[in-house]
Amino acid sequence: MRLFVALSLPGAVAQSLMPLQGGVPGARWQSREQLHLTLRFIGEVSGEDVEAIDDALAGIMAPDFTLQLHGVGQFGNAQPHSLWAGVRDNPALDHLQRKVDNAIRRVGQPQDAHKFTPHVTLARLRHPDPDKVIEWLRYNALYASAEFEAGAFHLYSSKLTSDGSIYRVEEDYPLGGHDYDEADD
Ligand code: 2AM
Repeated sequence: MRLFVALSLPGAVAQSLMPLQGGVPGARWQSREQLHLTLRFIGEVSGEDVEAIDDALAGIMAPDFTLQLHGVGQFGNAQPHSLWAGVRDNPALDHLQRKVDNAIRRVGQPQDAHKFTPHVTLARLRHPDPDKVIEWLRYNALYASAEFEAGAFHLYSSKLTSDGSIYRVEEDYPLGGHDYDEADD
């Protein structure tokens, strides 16, 4: 099973991203149901590992918090491969991400070498016209969602199909614990 940990988006927030989906020929836009904010990619794991991961995530106590999507960006620099919406700086989100990362590492999953850059992927690109990407970034730079509540995080599975990946929520983990000041490790 291919897994990752993410926040889901309220319907209205996902809907607010729909108008951004255009203007870059050849982009593969993510459907509204597939939009999410990844906290930690895990990758392919065995059934036994799924249980250990589920237990570790269920043990996380962290407060719920509000967040806001804000701005857009691309990954890939000179060869952009994805377009995304960003997230306004949010210490509670970073705190939760560290907790999730620690929990996943403690059950023996390999470290994720990438620095956490919170984002919601909107499109995957293949050899896009660089001018169109620049235009898209400029045109959508002022995007901001309403503030919304993260009251839970989720374990997702990712199934690769010929039409792209299909993401499904496998488990929910409520937020609302009271350990914000506790050390992360
Ligand atoms: P992305 O949206 O920036 O591509 C499921 O694939 C989720 O895990 C995606 O949101 C993806 O981020 C994220 N992810 C992080 N690292 C990944 C990796 N090495 N392979 C696939 N997905 C990864």
